[in-house]
Amino acid sequence: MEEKLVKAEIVKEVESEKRADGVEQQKAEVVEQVPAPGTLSFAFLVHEQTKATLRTSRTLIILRGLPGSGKSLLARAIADSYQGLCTVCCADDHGVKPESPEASAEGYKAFDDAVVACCSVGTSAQVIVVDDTNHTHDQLARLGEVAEQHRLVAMFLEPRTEWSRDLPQLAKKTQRGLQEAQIQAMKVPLEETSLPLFFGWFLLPSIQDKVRCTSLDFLKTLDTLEAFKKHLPDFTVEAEKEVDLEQYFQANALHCTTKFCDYGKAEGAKEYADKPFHQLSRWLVSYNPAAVKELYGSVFELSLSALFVTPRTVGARVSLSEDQLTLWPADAEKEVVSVVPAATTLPAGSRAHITLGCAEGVEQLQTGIDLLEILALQQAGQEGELVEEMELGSLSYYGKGRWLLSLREPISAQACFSSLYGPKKADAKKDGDKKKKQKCTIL
Ligand code: 2AM
Repeated sequence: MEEKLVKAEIVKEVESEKRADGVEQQKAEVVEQVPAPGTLSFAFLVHEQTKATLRTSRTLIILRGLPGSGKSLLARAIADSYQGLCTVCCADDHGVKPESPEASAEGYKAFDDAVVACCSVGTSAQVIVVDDTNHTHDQLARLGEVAEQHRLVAMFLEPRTEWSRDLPQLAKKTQRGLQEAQIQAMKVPLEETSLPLFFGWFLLPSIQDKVRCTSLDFLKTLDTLEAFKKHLPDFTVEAEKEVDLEQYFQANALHCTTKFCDYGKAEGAKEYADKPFHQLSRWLVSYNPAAVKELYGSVFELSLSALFVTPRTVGARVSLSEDQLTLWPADAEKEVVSVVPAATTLPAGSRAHITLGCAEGVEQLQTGIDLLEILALQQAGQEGELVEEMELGSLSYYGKGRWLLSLREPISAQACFSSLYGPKKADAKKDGDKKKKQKCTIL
């Protein structure tokens, strides 16, 4: 609809230019501005519920793509759609030349400062658009870090123009006067980072706070229960010592992973990203049936139905709706069958969870395994020992330090379907060491 309006204006302009001199040249310039069909079909531009939510939440839209691929046109379309609520930070305005990064060090520094200033609390912008090539892993990881530090949900987007990776066309379209070889040099790292570390639903900041408070309340209460004290040796070898659960678990940003891709190295990553739709969503534009691509950037309402604690992890169980299962990888449960043999017999979506904390030295991946183990026991008819009816729901014990609180009222959590680029492995290790030295807290 919006796309059609833009088109109509452009056509009028072209017709009026026909009466003037130099028709051909001006016509070409005007046509350049027409968004090609389908190029603006992003969820956050067409999906009404998503648009309404993003107007009241803070989002960092990170554009990426080769020079001439249509980033600036997309940035303009976003600014039009979120008028008065959007700031576009454009690398060009800071003297950045992506084809010569060494010569652009100062420009990149100034640009980074500008992006950070835009993301800082106190600015009115709800939607901040970063208009740069962002073709390297370092750039993506840095912007993901800025988003996390400033409590923004990040999205990473490439223009959907047909020529977005077509070197001869890009060389013609870009205003930078670049050779194909220069664009090719950027295309290599861009393609290497086509797939993220993982896809998932990222909780909006306000709901993150609510989930954190609820899980903290739960841990505080659990810590004081006689039944928990009785099973303390599950959590510590020094049976005499008390365990402060709030200190025991390490924190992380709240999300529900759908597919761990490891930048394309994980099995099935590419197939997942291209996974076709099985059911038509109400607002789906039918020409492109890839679910991940179509739903990327849209807001969902997740239902958190239980909280669980084990000596290794604390998490929230996510009960996925049929629509949400469209984004669930077919092999998510099977992937961990070597550790939880019953995983193959559990329904799709059983592993869906949010990691709320991990004990020191435990990988986040463990949370889903811990949840599947509890569900496998339930499936085998071991309902767990009902320990207490708490205000939040029923608390059951499943042995070996495994506790499950079935929430009386599931928590409804708004979450954006997006992706994340983490620091490179060497940098991640450094960050991990830094975190270990800090006081260990949950959330
Ligand atoms: P989580 O979903 O249980 O929190 C980055 O490591 C993210 O991907 C984490 O959130 C992690 O766990 C999730 N993840 C899922 N499968 C993974 C795997 N095979 N290896 C590492 N992390 C994985």
